[in-house]
Amino acid sequence: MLPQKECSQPVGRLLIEFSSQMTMERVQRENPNVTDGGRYTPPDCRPRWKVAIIIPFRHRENHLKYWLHYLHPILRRQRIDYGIYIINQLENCAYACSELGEETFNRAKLLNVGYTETLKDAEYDCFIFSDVDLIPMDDRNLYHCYDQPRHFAIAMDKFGFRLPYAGYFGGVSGLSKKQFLKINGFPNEYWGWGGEDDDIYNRITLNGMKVSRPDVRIGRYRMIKHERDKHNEPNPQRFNKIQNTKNTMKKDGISSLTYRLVQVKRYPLYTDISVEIGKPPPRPIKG
Ligand SMILES: [Mn+2]
Repeated sequence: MLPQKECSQPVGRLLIEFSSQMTMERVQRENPNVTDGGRYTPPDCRPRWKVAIIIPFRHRENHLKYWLHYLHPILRRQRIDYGIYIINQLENCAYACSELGEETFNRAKLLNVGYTETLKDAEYDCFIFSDVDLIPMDDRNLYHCYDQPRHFAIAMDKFGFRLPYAGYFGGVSGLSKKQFLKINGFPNEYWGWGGEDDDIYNRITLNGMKVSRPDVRIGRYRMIKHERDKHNEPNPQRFNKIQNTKNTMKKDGISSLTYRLVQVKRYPLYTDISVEIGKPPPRPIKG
């Protein structure tokens, strides 16, 4: 018989800093109970959700160390049954790369890939989508799913610990399998920075759901400071596109997702899923 104990033991506010030197060896040493591929199941209770944590990724190895250092112990204390997956955007440079060797980043498409690929790994029923540079400052912000789509990162340091606008859904969010399928997943057509999170917010409200959020004192986050990435320029089309979610969401989403899986590699603290997701369609030349 499996034990039935309550699956949460938070400690509250945490000290988060990024000045101390971090190594993968140290994180590994400090998390001996995490099993291959970054999986963990609490030994002393039966969690309601099986959670895939999905991180869109490219060239952020240093941030990943801090993320793993902080999140593994938090998730363990929260008694979450989870797996950590980074979805790494690769390019096939034999035919498709720019001269600098890579194409525009596409966060939401990588998240769709994460949903699809993690379901091949285990029977997940809850998906949490997190940027690699966002660390929760309070472990009462529980990383599981809720009866409405969840926005976790509501009070980031870079926005003065407040929601930047009422419909903000960026940074860290979570949907059950049922909620994700109800909105046809995420858009695949947002290339470059911005807009995809607003499109997801629109999908949620247009499908009769509403976003659930933690208390503002608990949903606090630190973001690791960084320069803007190359090949992730602000997408100038994003303002037009988010006006059209109602028309685009049925055809653009998990139902239309295509990509090429390059490799799945299990490391001690996470699983790396590397994929080619293509590039933006050529823009019509104005004339
Ligand atoms: Mn960032």
